[in-house]
Amino acid sequence: MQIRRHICPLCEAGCGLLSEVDTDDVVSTRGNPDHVSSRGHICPKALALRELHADPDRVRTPLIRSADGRLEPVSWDEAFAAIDARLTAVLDRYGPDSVALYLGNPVAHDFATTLYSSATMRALGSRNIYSANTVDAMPKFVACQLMFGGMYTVPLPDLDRCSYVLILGANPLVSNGSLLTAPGMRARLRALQRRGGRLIVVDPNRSQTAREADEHYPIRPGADALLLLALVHALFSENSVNLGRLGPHVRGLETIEELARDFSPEVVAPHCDIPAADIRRLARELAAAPTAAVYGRTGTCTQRFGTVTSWLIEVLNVLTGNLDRPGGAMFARPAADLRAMTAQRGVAFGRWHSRVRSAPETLGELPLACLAEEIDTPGDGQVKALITVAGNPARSAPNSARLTAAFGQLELMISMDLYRNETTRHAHVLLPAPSPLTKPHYDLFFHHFAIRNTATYAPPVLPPAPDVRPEWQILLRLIGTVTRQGATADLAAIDDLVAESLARTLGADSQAGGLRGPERLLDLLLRAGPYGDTEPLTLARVRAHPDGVDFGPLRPQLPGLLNTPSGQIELAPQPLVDDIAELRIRLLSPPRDTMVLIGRRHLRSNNSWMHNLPTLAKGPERCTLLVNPADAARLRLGTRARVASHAGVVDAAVEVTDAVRPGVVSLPHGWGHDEPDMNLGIAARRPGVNSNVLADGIELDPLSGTAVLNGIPVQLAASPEESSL
Ligand SMILES: Nc1nc2c(c(=O)[nH]1)N[C@H]1C(S)=C(S)[C@@H](COP(=O)(O)OP(=O)(O)OC[C@H]3O[C@@H](n4cnc5c(=O)[nH]c(N)nc54)[C@H](O)[C@@H]3O)O[C@H]1N2
Ligand SMILES: Nc1nc2c(c(=O)[nH]1)N[C@H]1C(S)=C(S)[C@@H](COP(=O)(O)OP(=O)(O)OC[C@H]3O[C@@H](n4cnc5c(=O)[nH]c(N)nc54)[C@H](O)[C@@H]3O)O[C@H]1N2
Ligand code: SF4
Ligand SMILES: [Mo]
Repeated sequence: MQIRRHICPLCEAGCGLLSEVDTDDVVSTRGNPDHVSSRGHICPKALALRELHADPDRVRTPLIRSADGRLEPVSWDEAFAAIDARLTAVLDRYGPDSVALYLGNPVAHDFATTLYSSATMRALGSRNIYSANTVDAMPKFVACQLMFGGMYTVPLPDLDRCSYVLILGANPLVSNGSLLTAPGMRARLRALQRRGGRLIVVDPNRSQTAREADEHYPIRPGADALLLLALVHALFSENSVNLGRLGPHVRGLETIEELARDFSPEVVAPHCDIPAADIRRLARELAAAPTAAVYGRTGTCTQRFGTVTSWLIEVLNVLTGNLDRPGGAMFARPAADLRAMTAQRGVAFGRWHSRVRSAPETLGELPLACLAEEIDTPGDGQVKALITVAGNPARSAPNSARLTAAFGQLELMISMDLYRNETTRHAHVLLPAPSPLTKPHYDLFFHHFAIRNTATYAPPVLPPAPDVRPEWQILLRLIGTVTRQGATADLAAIDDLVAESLARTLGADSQAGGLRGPERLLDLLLRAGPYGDTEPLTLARVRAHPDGVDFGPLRPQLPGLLNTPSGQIELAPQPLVDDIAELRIRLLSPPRDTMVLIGRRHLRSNNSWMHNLPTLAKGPERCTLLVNPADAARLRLGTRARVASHAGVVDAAVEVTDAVRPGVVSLPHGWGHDEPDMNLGIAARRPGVNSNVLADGIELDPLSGTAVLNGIPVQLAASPEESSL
């Protein structure tokens, strides 16, 4: 029996784990008390890694769709030969834009897939690049690109030193933090309160985090930008704006003051359902707190004013002097810094547009909401082939009914996944992904958003299964195909080219560490990173500390980190200022009283997957529609309700609770495991319903292309199935 250290790859907390391994099996898992950042924290999902590893429903061999439409097992050589022949045919006939790529959420949790998918995108040269970003954090990335000059230059609440935290549209006690790596959230928030600090939560649902808060404001969904403008207004009208040290580095202060003038707390109050006196008091407290941070996540992003809201959150951090100061909203300094790869100055939006609705590209991607129409609308430039990597867009994308139908029209669909699920059941070639326990781990992406600067590399816990290849090797094969080297191209040579290209960008030597594959790329990034002293930080030096290296708490980094064309903090970027006009229009009419749908997450679920693992699947039904008692009584709802939007209809199990405010219903996304031809035996027993048939994919945050997934107008009635009983 051996104890092996590793890192949980399932969420952004990146907890250090200790697993007891007996020959080729994990017998038990617990939190690693010595891990530099998580200090023993763990949640139930980590315990399910073992079940995931052993799940008999996982895809174990490559599968190809045969003439009779069934997915049949084949060898890797056969799979690659088929991919090469068919992808080459599509490229020859229709060109690179006809091939779309979707990168799912787990890609961000796998440094190897992150690095090689970006190489694949460059080799493919398609404009049809999609990812979970445009149903998630793109508004925040756009706001930060415009304000600070970098999509990874994202402020995060310095939780352990903060004395006042205002959270909007996030539920870190359940999500464990998003663009906020801070394992052990409950203990951190309690410590904040114990040292006399205050936690304020703004959320239409009294979430688990709201329940722990000192104050909770059940805002009307989508009204956050108005609330934030009113807070800005109050700071100016009470003369409490104080930029502190950053004063000389801020541009656009007068514009902000002018913009907020019409949005007094009194004007805004009925639109967000928060009393003006409370708004004024919040502004006063925010200004007076010794240190404070405002933080927002998915609830503030996946709405019509997602980018404006994300921007105004940072504006408040600047106006109260809290940006970049200890205890305020600070920036991480990762050991391997992706900004070195993407040092784009200025704006990277609208360099191309989607074919059908002409939606602008944002930071290299098109809105996921556009994918269905790009596949099912005939004409020049139509998407004919789709490659999905670790994604389940049939459940995560809006208007998923149309997207699901569109999959059937593809000439070629290649998927890399752990499961045959709602998306991958449509693949022509389905390639099995390795169990996470057989992969090395380094939090390349999430170290950019961590409340403490650390670095941990964890080797695989278990040896790789003999018949499974990691995604990065499959991606190298795809690079071989799209660069017309055939199905048997020399992968080592392609890998050298990928490394040389990265080394050139970094001004480094690709041979320096004597490594290959993803470890070489990571090593190059570490060497180019900020933590070399007399000698560069290398992967070998990080690996010498299996519990992780600690580079200490966050430190102020402005103005050095700014990469805007002006070299200053852009407090009032023009595209954001322009969108305020639309908010003014909203103020002209009274708020509408239609019922709206919002989403939520559960500790024992992970987006659209992990529903097939017994440890997590047990317990009460998770996919329920939260309905306020007043609405349930008025509509005479029983145990199920019919929820209809203009995009679709679902019949969901009802959970009556006063946690959710009247006029709002809450349904988690990622459910509806009742499609044919999948292999999800446990999940199918309690399938739940797919909330994304209700999101139309038409309404976007125009500045980021992010779909509106919160605040969807719906009609609610007792389920007809139930009424007829
Ligand atoms: N209505 C609504 N929709 C939403 C959201 C919402 O709040 N409301 N949230 C959005 C957000 S924030 C996100 S991030 C997206 C997520 O949506 P997706 O990007 O689709 O990601 P997941 O739903 O997490 O699905 C992950 C897929 O990857 C597979 N997988 C897991 N690990 C691995 C691996 O290591 N390798 C490979 N190859 N496959 C793997 C799983 O089996 C699953 O099929 O959903 C979005 N959609
Ligand atoms: N256990 C678990 N952890 C996860 C995930 C998971 O599925 N399960 N998913 C991971 C992923 S991909 C992500 S992106 C993160 C997301 O992390 P979070 O953003 O922290 O998680 P959510 O639960 O989506 O929180 C969004 C909150 O916004 C509220 N909300 C909805 N509409 C509005 C609105 O208009 N205004 C305001 N102010 N609030 C609103 C919702 O009620 C909800 O409480 O979590 C990650 N961690
Ligand atoms: S909090 Fe996240 S990283 Fe930590 S054990 Fe749970 S799922 Fe894994
Ligand atoms: Mo996400």
